[in-house]
Amino acid sequence: MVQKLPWDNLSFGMSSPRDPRLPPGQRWVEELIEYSAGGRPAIDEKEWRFAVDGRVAKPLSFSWEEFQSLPHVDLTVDFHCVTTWSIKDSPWRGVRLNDLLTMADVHPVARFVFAECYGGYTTNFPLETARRPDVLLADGYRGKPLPRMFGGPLRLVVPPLYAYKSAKWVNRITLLEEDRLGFWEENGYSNHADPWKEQRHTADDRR
Ligand SMILES: Nc1nc2c(c(=O)[nH]1)N[C@H]1C(S)=C(S)[C@@H](COP(=O)(O)O)O[C@H]1N2
Ligand SMILES: [Mo]
Repeated sequence: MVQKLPWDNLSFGMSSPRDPRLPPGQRWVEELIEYSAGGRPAIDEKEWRFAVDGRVAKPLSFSWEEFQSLPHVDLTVDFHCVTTWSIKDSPWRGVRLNDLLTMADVHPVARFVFAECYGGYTTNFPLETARRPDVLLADGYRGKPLPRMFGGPLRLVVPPLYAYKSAKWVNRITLLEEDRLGFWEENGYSNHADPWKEQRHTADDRR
């Protein structure tokens, strides 16, 4: 626990008071910085599929057209990468993951989600997070179709956690009883990934 001191919110000289929307150790940047552990997979819209499976009563599978017909929402959120950049008010459009979980009728034993992507990237987070209204399957960004470099045609946007949980080129979400670590979670990055607790590395999960 870091103790709050009375002078923490005062400014001295040129320094400005802490921005309450900026998590510790982060700085604002103007635009997403492209990150990919495995190139930029190209997916033909005719071949594209997205599935929700595992511990659900009604497994789902969508073609691109079927996914387009789902109710979409516009959502503006702050987005934080573990490498210390953050974006304020990033404007996404997509389908709420919670809506798909409701359609799939998640079994009460399920507690985690595991996301798999075209290109092989994986990540994981708790079902409780997946149900939040700000967690999207985004196919739009800044009023346009989501560009391939930023995960198009479809990516996760999980604003409450560091951005490595926001799987790009996502094609499957599996509901699990037991947690299963994804790519960065297996390679030294925090499983919990809460920017407000500054959980960057595996060891930070103790706080
Ligand atoms: N499929 C896939 N998704 C991914 C990644 C990746 O390497 N592959 N990198 C993650 C990381 S570390 C970050 S910071 C964000 C970056 O999103 P951006 O490239 O749109 O800025 O995507 C996340 N999603
Ligand atoms: Mo990242």
